[in-house]
Amino acid sequence: MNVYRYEQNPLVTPADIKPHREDFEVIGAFNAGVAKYGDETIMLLRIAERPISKDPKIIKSPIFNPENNELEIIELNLDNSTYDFSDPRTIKKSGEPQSFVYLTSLSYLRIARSKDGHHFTIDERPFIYPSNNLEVYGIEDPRITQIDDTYYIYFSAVSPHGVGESMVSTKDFITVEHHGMIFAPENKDVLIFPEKINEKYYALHRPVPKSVGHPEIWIAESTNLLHWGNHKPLLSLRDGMWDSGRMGGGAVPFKTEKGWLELYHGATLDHRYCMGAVLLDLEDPTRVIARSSQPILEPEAPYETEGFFGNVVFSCGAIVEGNIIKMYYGVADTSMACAELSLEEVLNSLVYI
Ligand code: MAN
Repeated sequence: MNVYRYEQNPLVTPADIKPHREDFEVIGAFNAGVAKYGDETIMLLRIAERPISKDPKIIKSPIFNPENNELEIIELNLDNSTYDFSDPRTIKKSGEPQSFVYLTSLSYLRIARSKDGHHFTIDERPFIYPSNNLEVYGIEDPRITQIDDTYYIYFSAVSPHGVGESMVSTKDFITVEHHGMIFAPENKDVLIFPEKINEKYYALHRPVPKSVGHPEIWIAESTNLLHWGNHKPLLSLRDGMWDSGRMGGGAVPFKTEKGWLELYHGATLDHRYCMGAVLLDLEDPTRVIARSSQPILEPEAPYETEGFFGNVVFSCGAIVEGNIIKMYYGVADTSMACAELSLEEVLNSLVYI
């Protein structure tokens, strides 16, 4: 696969972002949703910030309080053996690797704008910030689906109730209407198709079954974008392959002559995240036509292999112009990058089922 990584990569890094509070530092500007708005390319960045800790033994975890709209800061000592601090992203209960008590940062969404898709200017203030009891640990990994003149923005809403997917909408990237949670916990990586197919809206989603089952991609349908049903498993993990550990939708699916193309992420059990593609039937997107046996993009450049959480390429949005896919993607849970791929080459690389 010929992959053209932009010379300007990484396009946006934490150093480019002013923290939203003086006592905080930005540690991530990544996993951005992408949209075209007028003559601009918009990246809706996931900004991860944490309170500055002067004592290297103290970890400070920020939590949004919906009662007074302020942040509370929990302080934990690294010597406290009740907690497991080995994953830089989360604080868990010792001996309970599946537990998740706090996050080490709070994420919210901020807009970056560009006329050429390479150079971005970042808004001064947050655009979408936690606002209710389902978002107290933050909001993450947005995707943007444009339907007519409305942009539907949906993201992981993280709280002690779990990680679910909530949706807001905007027409101007200034004012926002909140529509509540559309997929209950645990669910992430929702991707709403940009048009109705045979009178129905479709969405990919990624539940995480607990007693039996795996984190795999499902598809659901809706008549109003808010209430989703007729859920069906769509894509399974594959032993021994790049998508053997977990997977989820990536960019908003787009139409090609051969079918809907979805760029999705897959990871191994040791958390190496790659991007691949799956082709779905144009008339019936619950039918898988073809799928990548090899990744179309894997972590290779230093900014992809090293960072807050290395070996991660994670796309939440692409812009397709003719035969060119401009895939924007988060790198190492730290920064944003973009790579161009040939649509024809991606389609030809898929293995038909
Ligand atoms: C995982 C990672 C983190 C994220 C949490 C909560 O640990 O995807 O980046 O903050 O889940 O969503």
